[in-house]
Amino acid sequence: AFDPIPSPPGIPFVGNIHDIENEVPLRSTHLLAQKYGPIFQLNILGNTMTWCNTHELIDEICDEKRFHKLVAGPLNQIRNGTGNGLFTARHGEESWALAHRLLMPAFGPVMIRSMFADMLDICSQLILKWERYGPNHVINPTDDFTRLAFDTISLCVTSYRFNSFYTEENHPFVQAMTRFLTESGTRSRRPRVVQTFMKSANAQYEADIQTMVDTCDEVVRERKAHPIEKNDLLNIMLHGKDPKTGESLSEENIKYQIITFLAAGHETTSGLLSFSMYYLLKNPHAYAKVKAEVDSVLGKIPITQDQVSKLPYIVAVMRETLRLAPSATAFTLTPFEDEVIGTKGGKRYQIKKGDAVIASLFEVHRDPAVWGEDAEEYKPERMLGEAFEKLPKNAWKPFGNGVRACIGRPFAWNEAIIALACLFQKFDFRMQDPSYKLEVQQSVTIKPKNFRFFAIPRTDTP
Ligand code: MNH
Repeated sequence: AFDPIPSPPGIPFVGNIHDIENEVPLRSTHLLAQKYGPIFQLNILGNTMTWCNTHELIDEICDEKRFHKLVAGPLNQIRNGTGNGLFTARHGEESWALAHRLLMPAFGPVMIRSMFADMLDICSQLILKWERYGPNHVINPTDDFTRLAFDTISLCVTSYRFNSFYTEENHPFVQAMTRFLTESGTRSRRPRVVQTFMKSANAQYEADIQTMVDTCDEVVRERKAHPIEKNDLLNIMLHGKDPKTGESLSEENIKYQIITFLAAGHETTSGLLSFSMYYLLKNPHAYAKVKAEVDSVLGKIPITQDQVSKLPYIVAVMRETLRLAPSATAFTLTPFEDEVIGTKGGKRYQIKKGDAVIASLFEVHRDPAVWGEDAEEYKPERMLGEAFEKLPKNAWKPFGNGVRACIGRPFAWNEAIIALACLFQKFDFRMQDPSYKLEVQQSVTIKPKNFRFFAIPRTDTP
């Protein structure tokens, strides 16, 4: 016999959709986790999804021999815009394996090092902007980190400049994409009959997808009209051949990959940087250590790529930030066959083949069994060197799992280290409202809401 999986009572046909708030779904799943504990189940419009909230359970579902990625829920809606791109390709889809073989090396350490000048270029634009604003200007870090991440990914991948720092509004592509991502989340919780009647929302959704597609077509057309020698991702996609089969990516697939990189590449990194700043401002001890590290490694001298690997405390800060505020708060899997999980804890929970099981990172990263009773506290020290190496397997998973883990991890890492190092080299920071209490905003990823600070140009750099 199986143990029942706790579940809030649902209503016919729509199930538990009313148990998940639309504004910040994470708030609902967090409350449900507090109420029901390690595991709970929701029925959303006839689909069963089981949320796993402890390390013990996600350690089990991260076993790639038993479970694989499932494109369901919001991800299945995002597929409307990103098709068979890497992020939304279904398990076993042929085009995924080809693109994975071709693009993995393109996002590897060697290529990332070659992007240093471009990353620094965009980062300098951010620094200049804040320097010119001066110490009394209220800064919305999330907006500017989005500009940074977006311009960086597009310059590095396609050599195309969106020049986001030069406009008050976000680029039309970013506006379209932000709406598209938010609406994709909402659509996944909306009954199909209702969806059909949402005429204006649907028209906007289609228009936003079109805007993204048009932008990508333009970038590709531009490259074909004016080829360049640079070994960037776009050239690799256009001209690269799979070492195994000699195949190349189709035009349509290239378009989907570009939209995917631009989408996956800016929201998440912007969230990481925003939350890092928030936690550092809330934790003066960690703040002081970052400043000391930057002063001793960089001093006044502009950062070089070699120094990026010499900033362990900043790395620990980023890891600890992604623990408490994982940009992607969850990922979804399904078993190859009907499965039973929880046996280590003396339970037998049945998961049916094809049903969604969710690795709820936001909860797992707070599991006292791994992180102790002070799990809610921000302590980069637990992520330094040995301590990090000794963490149990699958305890810290902000970049996902196995073959379907994030391809942009080294990229995001390099970009974020550069940004934090340069920012602390140039500025002191002060929270606009010292009593600010963290609020979260959520599209598909999370960011701090209404978080503001002052950036005061430093005069004390050694
Ligand atoms: Mn990223 C997959 C988190 C930065 C491109 N990314 C994933 C997954 C997580 C994730 C989690 C797995 C999703 C799933 O299982 O359904 N990504 C992050 C975080 C950051 C990040 C926390 C930054 C911080 N990602 C980036 C950047 C890029 C990128 C930058 C762009 C280059 N991510 C991807 C792609 C995938 C992915 C592409 C899908 C990989 C695959 O399935 O083959």
